[in-house]
Amino acid sequence: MKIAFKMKLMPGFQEEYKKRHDEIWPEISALLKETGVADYSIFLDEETNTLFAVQRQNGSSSQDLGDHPLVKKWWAYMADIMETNADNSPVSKPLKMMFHLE
Ligand code: RM4
Repeated sequence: MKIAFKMKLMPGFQEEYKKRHDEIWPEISALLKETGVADYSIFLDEETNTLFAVQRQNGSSSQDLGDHPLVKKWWAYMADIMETNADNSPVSKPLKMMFHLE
């Protein structure tokens, strides 16, 4: 199934966020793929600094991997430029699908 959620980028970090994801750790990409996450895109709404993420998954989403040491490390690395919870996980808000055209 396809899911979407939003996160929040700190103002002024657009380039840094893009750079870190252009250079995403191969182990993170591999882990996401092993988990069944695919076709994962993150878009930025420049007016509000809202990050809009959409992905296909079969069971667990990228945001369910917070117990994995690698994801903990990635989230700690990203925490200085994103709105985060106390455990460094990005504040992620699920979005409701309202339309889909196959
Ligand atoms: C994002 C955020 C998400 C993660 C992606 C790869 O910045 O940390 O949780 O799934 O990166």
